[in-house]
Amino acid sequence: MISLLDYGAGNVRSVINAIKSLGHELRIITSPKDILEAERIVFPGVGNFGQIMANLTQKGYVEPLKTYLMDNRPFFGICLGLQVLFEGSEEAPGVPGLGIFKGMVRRFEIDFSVPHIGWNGIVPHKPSKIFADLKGDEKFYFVHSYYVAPEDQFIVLTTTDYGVRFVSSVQRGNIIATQFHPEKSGKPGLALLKNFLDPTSAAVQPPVTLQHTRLAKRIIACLDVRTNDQGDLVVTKGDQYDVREKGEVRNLGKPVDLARRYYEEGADEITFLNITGFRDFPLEDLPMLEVLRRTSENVFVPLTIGGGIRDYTDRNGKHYSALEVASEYFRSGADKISIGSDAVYIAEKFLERGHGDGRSAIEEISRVYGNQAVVISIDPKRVYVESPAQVRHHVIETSISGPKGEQYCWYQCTVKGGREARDIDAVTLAQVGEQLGAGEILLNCIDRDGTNLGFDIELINAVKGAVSIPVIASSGAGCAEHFYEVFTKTKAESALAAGIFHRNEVPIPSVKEFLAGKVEIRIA
Ligand code: 1PR
Repeated sequence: MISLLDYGAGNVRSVINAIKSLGHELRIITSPKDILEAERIVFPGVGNFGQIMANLTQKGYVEPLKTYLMDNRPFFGICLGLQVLFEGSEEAPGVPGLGIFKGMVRRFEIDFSVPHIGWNGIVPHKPSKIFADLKGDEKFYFVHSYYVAPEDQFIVLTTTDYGVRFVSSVQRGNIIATQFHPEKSGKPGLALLKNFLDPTSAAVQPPVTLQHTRLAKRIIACLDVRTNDQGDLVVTKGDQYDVREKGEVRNLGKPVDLARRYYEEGADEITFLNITGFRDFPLEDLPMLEVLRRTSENVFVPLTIGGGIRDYTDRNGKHYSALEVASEYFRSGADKISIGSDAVYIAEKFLERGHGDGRSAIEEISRVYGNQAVVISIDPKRVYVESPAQVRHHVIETSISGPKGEQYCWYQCTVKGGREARDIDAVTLAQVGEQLGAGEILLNCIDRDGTNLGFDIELINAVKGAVSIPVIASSGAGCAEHFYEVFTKTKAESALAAGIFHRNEVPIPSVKEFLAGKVEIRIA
């Protein structure tokens, strides 16, 4: 029997689903005694070092865990479940970790985007049972801003390169812990978990040993979801955000089925956008939660959900905070939430005040679930101007001149699915979002959405150059070459598309085949 240590935060559902998909029974640890009696513990940690240690202490888990680990009983830690094994972390100075291993957890100080988000490789340093059936060149899904720096080099199981060579997993006897998420790493991730759970598998060295590892550019499939006029939840797709054709909401398929298809085809991540979330009551919008729950049962890559993440009061007068809405999405299987309209309002207030107030959705959700779990979705459109001095926004010189021959433009943010334009530009919104704690930017473009004309390279460069968090380029993909263009002409870490995938015009495998050998990608 496998025991899962759930300390009450984040997406443990994916780990549960992954273990169940491997045919194992599982029980959740609910008391200190359960830890001492466990045969095999899996500990998925998300959020923040200080918070996780506070939760473990408050539940009385610290001492039993130390006893369990010192007895060298089978343990698999994931992400923060690795970091807490060390003495402390720069993320929470003064907070002691479990101290099973000597060394500290350090923040990345590198020229690359932080968090380190995406699929990267591993270099094995010694044989392990978890490598059985792996080739050695597989990529695994990482999402973190801190990494462990063990004093004892004998515990190093794998390293990974990202601006610096860091320790991506450790093993001492029966204690194994990985910085990456096997439950989000598709088939190789499941294989690795299976090897840990199988008491008979023997230690092996994978046949291939990479010299260096490289982060892959991610290809993301996006599913815009809403209820159509018949009341069915459908995947739809707009042309410059207009999802109706001859008065009817376009229906391109069922969300759970399409997500499953994209996972099988090799999507590196899947994003659901509840496009009418701004006017719905998110926690009453149960179909969306159900979509997440069902998708996470057999889709083992990261899932992002956006739409309606904000404070709201339901029709009975009950108030819900954005954090509560987000928590429900995390519990249902989301790894990241994406905030659209509310991020614009938050940024406007920030600019008025000159600082955050600590209570916005971005700040609260990132505090509890970590920066990497908060994406800001921006829906901008071009506004042409005669000269940069004409407006007090970030203006760029553009190669695509305006209707009156204008050579300059700025990117105006919108809310409510592009219905209302606000007096704030995309660069400013991205910068404020980063400052408040967002870990990634989903950069849409209303002018390009559904046009198949290619990504707006100028927009992506303007935003990417202004922030140090990863940027997802979105809107306009019409062929595989457009992905090559966005990855070679901008520093975007990932590219998202919808229409060409839904209509099967350019399937994900064709995009990856085209990019293979030219751009670092993950071959599923
Ligand atoms: O404002 O927090 O409730 O979030 C609403 C979310 O829904 C936002 O992320 C917003 O981008 C999205 N949204 C709202 N209305 C629409 C619409 O289309 N009418 N979809 C909409 C935006 C943009 C994409 C699309 C790409 C790629 N969809 O992400 O998938 O443009 O499309 P393409 O490859 O076909 O060109 P809140």
